[in-house]
Amino acid sequence: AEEFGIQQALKDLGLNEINNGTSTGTDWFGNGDIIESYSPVDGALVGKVKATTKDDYEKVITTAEKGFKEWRTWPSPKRGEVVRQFNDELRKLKEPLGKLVSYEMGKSYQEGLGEVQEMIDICDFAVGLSRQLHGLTMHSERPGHRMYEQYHPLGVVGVISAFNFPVAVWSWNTALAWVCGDACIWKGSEKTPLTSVACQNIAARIFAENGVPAGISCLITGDYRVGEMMTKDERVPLISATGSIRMGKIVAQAVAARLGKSLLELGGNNAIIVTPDANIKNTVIGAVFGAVGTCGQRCTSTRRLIVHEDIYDKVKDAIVNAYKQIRIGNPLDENNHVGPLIDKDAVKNYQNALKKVVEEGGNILVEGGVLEGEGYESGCYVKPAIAEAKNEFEIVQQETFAPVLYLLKYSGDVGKAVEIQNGVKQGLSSAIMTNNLREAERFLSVEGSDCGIANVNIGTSGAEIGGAFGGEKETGGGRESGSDAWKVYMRRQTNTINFTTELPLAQGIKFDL
Ligand code: UN1
Repeated sequence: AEEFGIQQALKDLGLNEINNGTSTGTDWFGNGDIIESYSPVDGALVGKVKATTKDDYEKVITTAEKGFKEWRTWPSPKRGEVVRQFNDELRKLKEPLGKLVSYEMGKSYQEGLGEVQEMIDICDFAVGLSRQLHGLTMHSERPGHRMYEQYHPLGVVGVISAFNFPVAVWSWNTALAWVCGDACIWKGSEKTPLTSVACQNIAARIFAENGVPAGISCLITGDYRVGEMMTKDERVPLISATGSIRMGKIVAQAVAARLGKSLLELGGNNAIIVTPDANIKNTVIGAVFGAVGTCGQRCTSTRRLIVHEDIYDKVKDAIVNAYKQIRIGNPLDENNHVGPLIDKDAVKNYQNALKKVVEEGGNILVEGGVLEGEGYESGCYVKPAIAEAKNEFEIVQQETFAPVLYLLKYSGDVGKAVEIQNGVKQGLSSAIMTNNLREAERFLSVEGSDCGIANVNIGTSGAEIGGAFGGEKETGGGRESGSDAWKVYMRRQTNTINFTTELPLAQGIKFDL
């Protein structure tokens, strides 16, 4: 990794050999076990982080609660100004942070930079938003009355994020929550603890420089047990969780049991429909990037390609050919398209999926396999694979977080393809490739895609931050990032003000004393 400047990146990001606190000393406490982070790129130790204990957590939550009481009184454009400065720092540190993301998580350096760019974009969005936390005004049915709604800061927001987007998903939540006046406690993935510490360091430094009260950006580290302290804690009114459906069900129940709010962004089983009117060249680029980008570890990764029978062979050949061009290897080397999977468990899941699809009657078109030899010593590099399959196969119904693409055939009109596309439990992202207006509009209509994201003539992954991001069904229903997703980080209050000398009741009710 040294030829790619990892040590320098760690230094630029202020990371130490063992990381257990920030400069302010109040934003994050870690006195527990040491978590070692190994890179899937070369198997080497990236660094060590101390886990959060129960006592540490208590300190964090009380600091966050106290900080919130002050932070909520700051005018939101002033909070936006702090986010703007945080963003300036991200712009300066884009390269080392992108590099660390790539090295600790394994996605290509380009994608690591892309992820930091998403952070920059959402911060820009949040700064503008800090002057636009609008409510509505309504006309009262009573004379001399005014009605309106306003949004107030919510409190301490818990953010649980996954290894695959170790920095962007945090910022989608926190950049908005901060301008909304909330304090955030972040539990990042235990698979990417160093990137979490790097982000927390940046926030802590900028916040301290601006006199932001302690506790507005907090980090807790460790496994699900640390997350559980937060999900069960009624002092945390909102939990925003990104990860597997399995995790989401546990989090949702814990939060619901105390009637808290949860924002869930869980698994996808995303498909691209390819109709006879599709542009094949663009279809191939979209599908290949969607299936193998981030080594198939995006929640928006393309898992299924639903191709019309008339062009099935043509698309099949084009895509199989394209797979021959894919270069797999060290993701820091910009010549490579695909880096490693996150760890050996992920490799096992990938192998199981390929075994299972054959057992269920699938036909392997592009052979998978684990790469060995020079450059592949971590044991996490795999070959992107394609299998012809049927939508009803059990394995096709599941989200396998790996570069396995299922090719499915449809016949008849686009309605048939939509039926297949919707015929899974997840509902995150979807796409159609067509130049036929009627097909595109049907796909987007009420009878079309049932997903939170539905695209025409682009793939399923790579969403911009300006739109609301999330999905339906087992994807969890939450929306993060752009549009009006900010509203979940605030509490809404309806206000009716009487400026007369009388007290007329609503609904015309008479109540004379
Ligand atoms: C995720 O995988 O959790 O749409 C998020 C995309 C990215 C975000 C993915 N902007 O691919």
